[in-house]
Amino acid sequence: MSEVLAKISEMLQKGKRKDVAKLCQQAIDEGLEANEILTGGLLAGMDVVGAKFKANEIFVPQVLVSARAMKAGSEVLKPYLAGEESTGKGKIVMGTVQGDLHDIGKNLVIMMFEGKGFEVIDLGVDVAPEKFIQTAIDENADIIGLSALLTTTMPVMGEVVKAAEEAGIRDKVKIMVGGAPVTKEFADSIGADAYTEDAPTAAEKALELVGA
Ligand code: B1M
Repeated sequence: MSEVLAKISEMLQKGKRKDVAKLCQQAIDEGLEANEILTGGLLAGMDVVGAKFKANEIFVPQVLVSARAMKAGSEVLKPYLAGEESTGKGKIVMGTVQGDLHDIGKNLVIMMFEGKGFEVIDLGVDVAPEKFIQTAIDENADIIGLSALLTTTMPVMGEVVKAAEEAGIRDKVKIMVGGAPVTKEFADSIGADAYTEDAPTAAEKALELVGA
């Protein structure tokens, strides 16, 4: 692995926000692809953080500072990851479901959607099913995008699908789901239109769903 990527991963694990941002810029200047920096540096570091968190070697405050470092790094990469396609591909209402405060993956997915020319309404985290549905109606959205990182909050995705049916908009809006514990089988079981494993694939799938 390149030295700068290893350093990004290390600094992210230590929660050194400014160093991570600086190193991401350095990696871009050295000619590395933004996607490679994201995967080999930022996400690689976050994987280690996740494993240590699971093993009770580190705790919420440390994870939070790493999450902030991740955000600082992705901000640097944002213009390089996104932005090549024309706008006007459609409207997406996106958020992390009720009870869930994880937003790093959601923010990456939004970056990719915007890069493919979608207008995204970001509802943030801990979003109730009714809020997704009301916003989709008000904004005449093409897609509702749901993110969940906890096994305990995944079922809320099913509630959103049901709420869309009850509101009579299910045939007008596609529902996409994702997040580390979510699977294709789960997505099928709740009647979602699409599951994708990562952010770039989510953006490709969204284009497909709107027929662009
Ligand atoms: Co949390 N946490 N956390 N956490 N946290 C996990 C998810 C956990 C797996 C850690 C572990 O035990 N190994 C575990 C869940 C276990 C489970 O559910 N079975 C866990 C837990 C238990 C908790 C708390 C309950 C801990 C506590 O308080 N005791 C608590 C819950 C708070 C709450 O939400 N109510 C909690 C809190 C936190 C922090 C606040 C400290 C912080 C979040 C900060 C933030 O997001 N701003 C945090 C973090 C950072 C993590 C880990 C370490 C990393 C998550 C992450 O950002 N990954 C995580 C461990 C892990 O996942 N390995 C963990 C990087 C991110 C880019 O990946 O979000 O998966 P991800 O997104 C990917 C894909 O999934 C996909 O694209 C993205 C990029 O390609 N994707 C989509 C995501 N959404 C999509 C939507 C799509 C398509 C694709 O279509 C619409």
